[in-house]
Amino acid sequence: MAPGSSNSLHLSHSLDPRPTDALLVIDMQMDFLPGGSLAVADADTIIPGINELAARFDHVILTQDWHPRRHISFATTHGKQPFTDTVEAAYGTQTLWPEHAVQGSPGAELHPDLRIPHTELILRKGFREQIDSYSAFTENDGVTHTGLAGYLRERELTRLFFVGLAYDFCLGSSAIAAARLGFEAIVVHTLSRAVNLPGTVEATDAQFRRLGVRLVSADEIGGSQFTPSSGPVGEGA
Ligand code: VGL
Ligand code: ZN
Repeated sequence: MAPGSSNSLHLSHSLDPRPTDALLVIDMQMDFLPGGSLAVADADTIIPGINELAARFDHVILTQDWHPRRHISFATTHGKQPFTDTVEAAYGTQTLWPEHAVQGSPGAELHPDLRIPHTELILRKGFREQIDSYSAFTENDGVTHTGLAGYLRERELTRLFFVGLAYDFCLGSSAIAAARLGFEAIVVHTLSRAVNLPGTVEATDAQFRRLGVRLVSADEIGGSQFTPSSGPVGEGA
């Protein structure tokens, strides 16, 4: 076999981005970053790494939490306390949050430091007043689909890398749902941060192990690296 051909396992790494991979950037929105209403500690520090990693993927999809004003997940909707109080929704227990990611509000906007002009899809979720949606695939009732699985299948994108927020809620639920739906799910843990309520990171890790969701660091992922162009998400540059 010629040098550099298919026996060159040491040259072509299994984590090199492929044309059938997609990078999913979960909920990198103002309200989840420091200064936002549901700020995730340290979340601003992962933005440059997400920009660099995204430049190595042919296909990038962003998600955007996108709630109506009186959303079921808002503590204010029920006159209760965020983080500690819950409500019994038709689909089970719903954790309550500060108001966040309200449709059209500044807090719902994607962070302006994201530089991913080749983003192909921005998927909004959580827009039904009575159902929250942590996962980008299936809402919290477990049966309402966002359409993302169909989109990915039609486009024959089979291996999914996840970065963004929050590790123990929307990113975790999305990776778990992806694995259940038959996609290969890989979480880039160095480019994610957790809300970290009691037990939530441990529960997420346990589910990842159970479903074969793989955890990798960004520096394990190969591919050529270049400085992303200056345009923000969705704009030409
Ligand atoms: C999220 C809680 C509520 C997230 C969204 O993006 O992880 N967490 N809404
Ligand atoms: Zn939300």
